[in-house]
Amino acid sequence: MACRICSGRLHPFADFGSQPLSDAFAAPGGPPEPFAFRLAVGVCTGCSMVQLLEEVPRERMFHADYPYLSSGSSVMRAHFESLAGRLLDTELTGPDPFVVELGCNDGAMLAAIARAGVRHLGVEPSGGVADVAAAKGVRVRKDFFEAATAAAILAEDGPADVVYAANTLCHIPYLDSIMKGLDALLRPSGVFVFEDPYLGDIVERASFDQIYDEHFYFFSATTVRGLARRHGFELVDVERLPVHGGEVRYTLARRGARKPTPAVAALLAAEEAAALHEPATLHRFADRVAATRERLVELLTGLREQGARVYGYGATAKSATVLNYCGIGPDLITFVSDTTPAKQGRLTPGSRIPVRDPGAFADPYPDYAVLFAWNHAEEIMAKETGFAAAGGTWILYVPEVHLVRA
Ligand code: JHZ
Ligand code: SAH
Ligand code: ZN
Repeated sequence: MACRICSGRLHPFADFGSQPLSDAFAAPGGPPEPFAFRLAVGVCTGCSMVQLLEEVPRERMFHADYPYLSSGSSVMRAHFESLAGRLLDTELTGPDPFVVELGCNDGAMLAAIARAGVRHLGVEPSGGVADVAAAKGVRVRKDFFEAATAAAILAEDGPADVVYAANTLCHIPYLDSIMKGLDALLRPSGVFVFEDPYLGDIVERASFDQIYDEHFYFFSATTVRGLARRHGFELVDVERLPVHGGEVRYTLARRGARKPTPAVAALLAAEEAAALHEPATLHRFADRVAATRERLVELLTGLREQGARVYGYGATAKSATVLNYCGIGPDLITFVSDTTPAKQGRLTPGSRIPVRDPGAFADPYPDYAVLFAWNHAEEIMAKETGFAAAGGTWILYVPEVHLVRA
């Protein structure tokens, strides 16, 4: 398997074995999920990009029944509304500006742009979530973004001032086509702003559950700068974000169009100092992950022996990696509570643990709850006051297995 950016050799450093699709929640009573792939990750010996070794066809992941809804967290809703406000104030100030969002999902960001009356387009291949966005007044094109899509948008709407993508670019193996599309679609002064889980945070926190089918790339300032340069762009800003367990928001402009902020040089230097892309660093990460698996299985097995009641909280895509890599099933976790209608009444992929609505979580409360949505810990712990009152305990596995009294 060669690097999807530069065709260089990949150095594998972590292998999670055979995995199902992370967002394929099957109905109970049916056969096991037919699709499995090998989830393993490597670093490119040429351009340092960290990426999956095997690629899942995009139509298997992103389709009419794709269940994830961006607006399922109030913190994320506020995050996207605040970003929309910032784009309106700083980048969309010219006459009749035009903004495009890749992977707009249920319109968490673009609904605010639509309310402001600014020309926009969401490109979203998952039809169900695209319909939710459209119902909020968002203009959506049900399509995968790539070079051909960019040409079609340009012909219809003219050039874009901003293209934005949250938790979407890292899902797209074919970045060569994406960058060509951006080059065609963006105005000479236009910018591409995108945010994704940050390799530096993943390595530091050993948050191995960020690794699953949909997350093909694990970006850093170093590798994004390299990617931008290959296509005539420049990395002109980086901003660390607390959401989803630690992300970076990158801004790309055409080469020479904008002066890079000091934050870019600072993050590049920090990555160099941390030897972030060195095989030795990445192998240490893999060792920590193996230790986490051992401790988590030991803890849950011990709790089962004591007869404790253990539920899961948040049927996240991330949890597919945890559950299948650790071999955790309904014998260790009775069910997983989740607010997403399309996940409720279904089974977690591969591990086949029932997913139930949050009403079940309180009826009765468990003794322990594994917080699979650990990236939303603050929001969830603040609202689960009943679990606290019942004397419950949270189980977290990032940065290592630990207990938190609710
Ligand atoms: P959450 C998905 O990952 C998939 P996931 C994708 N690949 C990606 O990159 C990120 O999103 C952006 C539920 N929940 O955000 C809702 C509660 O039940 O961690 C969700 O199912 N109660 C596109 O799935 C899940 O937890 C709550 O109070 O790992 C959270 O999923 C809250 C706040 C959430 O993303
Ligand atoms: N931006 C939202 C949604 C992230 S989910 C958020 O941050 O919460 C990732 C989304 O990317 C999915 O809705 C998926 O359908 C979409 N997607 C996947 N490949 C894409 C592509 N090539 N072009 C545009 N969207 C894509
Ligand atoms: Zn490479």
